[in-house]
Amino acid sequence: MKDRLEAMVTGLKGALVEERLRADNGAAFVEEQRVKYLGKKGEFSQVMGGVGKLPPEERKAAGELANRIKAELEGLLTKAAAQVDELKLEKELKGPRLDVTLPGRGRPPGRRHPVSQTLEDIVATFGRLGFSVATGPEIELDWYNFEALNVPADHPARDMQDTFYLDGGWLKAAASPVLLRTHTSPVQIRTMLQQPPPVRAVMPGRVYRKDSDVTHTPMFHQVEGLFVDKQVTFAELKGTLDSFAKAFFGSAVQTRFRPSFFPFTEPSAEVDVSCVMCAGKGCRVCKNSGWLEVLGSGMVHPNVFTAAGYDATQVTGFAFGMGVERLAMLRYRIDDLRTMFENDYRFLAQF
Ligand code: 2NL
Repeated sequence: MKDRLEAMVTGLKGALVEERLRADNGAAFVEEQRVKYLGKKGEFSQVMGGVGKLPPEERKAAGELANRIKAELEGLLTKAAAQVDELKLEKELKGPRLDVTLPGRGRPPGRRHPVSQTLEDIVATFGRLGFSVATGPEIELDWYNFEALNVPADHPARDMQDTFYLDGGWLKAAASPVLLRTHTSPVQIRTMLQQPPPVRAVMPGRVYRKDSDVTHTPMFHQVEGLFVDKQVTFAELKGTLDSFAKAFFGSAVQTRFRPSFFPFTEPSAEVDVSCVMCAGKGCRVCKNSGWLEVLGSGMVHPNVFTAAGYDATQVTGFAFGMGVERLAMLRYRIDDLRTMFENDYRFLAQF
């Protein structure tokens, strides 16, 4: 029995070599050895099972020896466990260093898309002129988008070639053809049907047209505006849009109103601002004219008031519309419309 106990010490010493303790699973290995030698069914227990069979006079010495061996095995295991910790620390100190006091990698804050910034700016500028904001659905009925706006049945804008009509499934049975709105004017019709005059509001949002080339995208953004009250005049249209142009492009710009035509306004006017790139001297952007077209406008047609439930003999008003992408391009001096829809981070990070 003495030999078997002594052999355990030799065996354990032989197992707990530095190479094994240094391994990644060193701690688990030491625990394995503890179970092998000192566990409930381990070698030590097995040997001690034989103590009872010894003659009584030998038992005392055997017990003492067993206690000494057990203490020695425990000592070896405790020392090995400590060595595992030490070796692990040594390995970490020799490994790659991490300076936790270094500043972290920068995370630039996100920002609004230039189109969103421009749209919000237009809305805020009209807000300061007393206009509230109204929104409505992008999927519209032909009636709100065209019919109520005095657009004749044979107008080219109503053509399948220009407008996205939705005609799948149950939509075929809808009372009026269903389409993606081609302007935000239907929101103005909805607003007038919902509330009595006066109205002073802008309608921002996405609009859709079957157009796709270098200067046109099938979806773009518009802000339209409507001012209705008793005796609203063309002079107020001019004053309001001139104030907007100076607030948005800078107080140095001049405005010019040219006669135009829209089915929903009469008279109608196109609004130009003096070129923001060359201050009116003439350049590539204004095609040497010194002027940029930025808005369409006019006095609301009586037929539109009638369709929207307003008494055309009692109220007058003006309306206007502008393309947000176009204004964003002028404001930020972007010369390619397509960059606005690619969402290339290097482009977006500039605004
Ligand atoms: C443009 C021109 C315009 C309107 C939009 C409008 C709406 C109602 C009644 C009368 Cl409910 N007019 N909207 C009027 C004139 C021009 O937009 O060039 N847009 C990009």
